[in-house]
Amino acid sequence: MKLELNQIQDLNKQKAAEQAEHFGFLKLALDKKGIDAEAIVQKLADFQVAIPSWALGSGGTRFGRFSTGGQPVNLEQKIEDIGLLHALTQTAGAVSLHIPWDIPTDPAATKQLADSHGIVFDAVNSNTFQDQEGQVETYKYGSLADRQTAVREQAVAHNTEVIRYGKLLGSKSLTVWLADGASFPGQNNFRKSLQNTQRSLQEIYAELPADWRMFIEYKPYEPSFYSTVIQDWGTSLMLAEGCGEKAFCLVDLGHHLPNTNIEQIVATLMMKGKLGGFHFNDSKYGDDDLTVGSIKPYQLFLIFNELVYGMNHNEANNPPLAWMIDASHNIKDPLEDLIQSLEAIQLAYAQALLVDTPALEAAQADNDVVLGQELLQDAYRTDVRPLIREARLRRNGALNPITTYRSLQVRDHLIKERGLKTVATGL
Ligand code: PSV
Ligand code: MN
Ligand code: MN
Repeated sequence: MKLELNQIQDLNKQKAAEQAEHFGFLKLALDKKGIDAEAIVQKLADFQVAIPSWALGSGGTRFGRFSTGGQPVNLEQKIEDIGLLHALTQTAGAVSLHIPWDIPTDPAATKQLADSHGIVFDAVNSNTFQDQEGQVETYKYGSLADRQTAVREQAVAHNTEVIRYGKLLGSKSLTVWLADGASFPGQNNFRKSLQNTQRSLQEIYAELPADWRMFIEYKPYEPSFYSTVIQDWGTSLMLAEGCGEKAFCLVDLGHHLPNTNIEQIVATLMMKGKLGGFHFNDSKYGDDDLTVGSIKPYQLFLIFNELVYGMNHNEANNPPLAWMIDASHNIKDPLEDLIQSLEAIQLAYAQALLVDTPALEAAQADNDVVLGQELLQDAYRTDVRPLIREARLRRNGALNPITTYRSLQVRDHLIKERGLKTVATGL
């Protein structure tokens, strides 16, 4: 299924006058504060987030999985789904593949299909946390960190293979996330695991094309419950520095112990020029992978505040970041869920763009703690939805993507096309 421009525009017309009124009002209010609403709308319109190929089907837990009808059963259908998301939101102009969950059998055709939806290929993700059919060595006890050379070699070769696919698709980065670790004390030697990981990463790094980057994702626990080799941003940074200038840290919001100050991590990594990418999601307890902004929207705003600061004061030449959603769960329609996540990201970005940084810095210089909080919360409490809608409108997206998705009965059409009981590949 493909959405036609006029289908979206017909629905937009019904709300166009209301949007013009709301946008005009906000623009005036921002103008009085010396904020250029038009410049913010342009930034929002340019901001694109990659959709992971594994988020288009209903996720699950080890307790079960409940299918949403019409789920995509292959990579082509997943790209079609991202095309729908992009047509509605104009924010989902990229896809991130997990190999081997989504192997392009005909990369040139896959690339062409993505092109036709205005979608580019963002980071490719390797997978050495599961055994695949026909694989010689097992990853049961580790992959890049494993004590056996043959296991490590197999894991390195897999990453090289992923780079090869990425090159065919036009990707420019590789994300490595490892499940390597131990579930019990005494299982592994911490030092040797870390040394093996560094060496394996260096071998993968040596295979990176000149214009590529490597992202090293950290996570404190799960599936290993006693120790994880790349457990935190410090370890990720150390490994990235041990590889070279094309290696960066990747922050996944769900990969922190409760109450970790993620915005501070973001600030530190950007200051060092070593923040490569982001996996957005939200959580209450662990790596819950819930809809972005559904639990802690203020934290998301504070993170964006640091990101915006970093983009405006790029002292260490931190390269542009790879933005990706890494959320997937088992209740909502995945497309509606992703629309909500994209909206939450845009909201936090827009709010952060409103922060009066010079005033904040003056308040900090004066130790005016109250004013500092006032300035942040003034931005956070501004209803920025008219700005986001305006950005979508100008790119021919939907004023209200969820309402449009429902009015056009997209899910019903997908069920008719693909069937009710479809099972997505991957996760
Ligand atoms: C691991 O929890 C993770 O966040 C990594 O990014 C994986 O690639 C992804 O989830 C999918 O399982
Ligand atoms: Mn992730
Ligand atoms: Mn995760």
